[in-house]
Amino acid sequence: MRQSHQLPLVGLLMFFLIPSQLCEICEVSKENYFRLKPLISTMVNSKYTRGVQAAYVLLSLRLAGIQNQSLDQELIQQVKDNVDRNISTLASGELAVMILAWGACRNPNDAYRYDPQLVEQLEKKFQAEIENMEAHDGNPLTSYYQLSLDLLTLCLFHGNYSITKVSQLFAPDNKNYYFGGQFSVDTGAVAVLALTCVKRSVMNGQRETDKEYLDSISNHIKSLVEKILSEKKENGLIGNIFSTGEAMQALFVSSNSYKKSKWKCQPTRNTVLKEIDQGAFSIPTAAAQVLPALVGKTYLEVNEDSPCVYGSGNFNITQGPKSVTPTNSPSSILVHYCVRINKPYSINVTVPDGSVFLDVMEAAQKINKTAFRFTTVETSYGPYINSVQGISANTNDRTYWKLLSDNKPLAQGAGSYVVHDGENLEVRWSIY
Ligand code: B12
Repeated sequence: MRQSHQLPLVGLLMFFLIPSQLCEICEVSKENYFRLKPLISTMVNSKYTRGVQAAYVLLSLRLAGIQNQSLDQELIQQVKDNVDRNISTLASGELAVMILAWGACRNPNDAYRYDPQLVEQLEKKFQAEIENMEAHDGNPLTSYYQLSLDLLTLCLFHGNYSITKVSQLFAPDNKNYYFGGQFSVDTGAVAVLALTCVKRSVMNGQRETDKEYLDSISNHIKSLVEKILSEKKENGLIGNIFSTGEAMQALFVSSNSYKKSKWKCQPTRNTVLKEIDQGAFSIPTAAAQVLPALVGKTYLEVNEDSPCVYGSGNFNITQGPKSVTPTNSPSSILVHYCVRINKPYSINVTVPDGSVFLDVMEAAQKINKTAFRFTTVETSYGPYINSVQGISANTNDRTYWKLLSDNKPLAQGAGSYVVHDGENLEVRWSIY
């Protein structure tokens, strides 16, 4: 009799335990940590000249519990210098990542603590994004990816934001979740993380007066999660390899917004691990964005009150030489390169085998400066092609230079995409 009473209780316990077990099983096991080494090597052995890149890496290593004293100091210094020198010119999302990285660990031995005034600065930058949207047909100064990072950071660090505005801005049909009609999984994923933080703070009573918005925020999360899941590929990737890590984080924190049958984490994780083996993550920011999910962490765990749990014993972290530049490629290849505005400007270029897209652009520019001159802006993903023939990308108009190969958009940038013999490369003046 007693036992039969206990059965429903056991069932109930199982019901609550299973979802969290699923997440645990999805984490890369300790025996398989060696498969994450390429990510860590990319992060540890890169030279950091940009604050936001250093911040992404610091955040990732801290979330994963990996510490290397000298690297930690180098990254903190880089972030600090950037904030001290450039705070007024930092984009909102850059400042957000820096606050996240800084606040990710409150190590009592840290020489530098994050300054609470930075959160006030972020509030102003978030407000400026909203004002720009009002003045420019709903287009932010940067992107919705950055607005999502802003909201996430303001929420985690108790900054001010209006939930009425948030509920309006982050509605899932907003055009800023899309680039050229394609849903941006990266953007949707960070928005889900931010909205989940907002939802949790309303639910746990921190924002008692905002309760009436709970349904709206929950519906936004549900519908964004649906859009993310609809981008799941047969091999398990969500969007592409570079958006999958953040999508995994979003799916971890929103597991009650979708049916368990809609996503099996293991195939996704296994494909990511395969791609790591094949060297997909040579850019430190890309490596930093994927690592937390693989060790079962999310950006929601960045909390100013949580001390660091360093467990670097699982990884052997040694800093190697800072730059690996491939030398003497013996053979040359011939590629076709075209700049397309309204009409095409084409050229055939010979470059050494192993060259990247940017080398082709430079070679073309040497031959014909009028047709092929271009400028780049250094970003956390490497050189971004900002202008060609003096025509510059502009967020207010949603214009940019799209990179294509054989008429298909590339999933990598000019600084990392390795070109092949006979390929048709193009930079096309486009609207997203
Ligand atoms: C917004 C965004 C864009 C916007 C940028 C303008 C804007 N409104 O901000 C648009 C739509 C124009 C765009 C274009 C491209 N993008 Co984009 N973009 C993003 C996104 C969603 C957020 C970037 C961001 O704000 N980061 C936060 C801030 C704080 O960091 P940041 O370093 O300061 O951000 C700057 C750079 O990321 C830069 N940027 C954006 N995209 C790219 C791509 C490359 C290769 C580089 C070097 C820089 C760059 O724009 C940001 C603002 O200045 C990321 C997603 C992600 N996971 O990071 C993809 C992402 C960075 N983009 C990507 C790609 C592939 C491209 C394109 C090459 C696509 C193409 N075939 O043309 C082009 C860039 C071409 C060029 N001219 O050099 C990939 C990069 C993958 C990789 N390993 O290199 C990502 C990761 C998306 C993905 N999952 O595939 N992008």
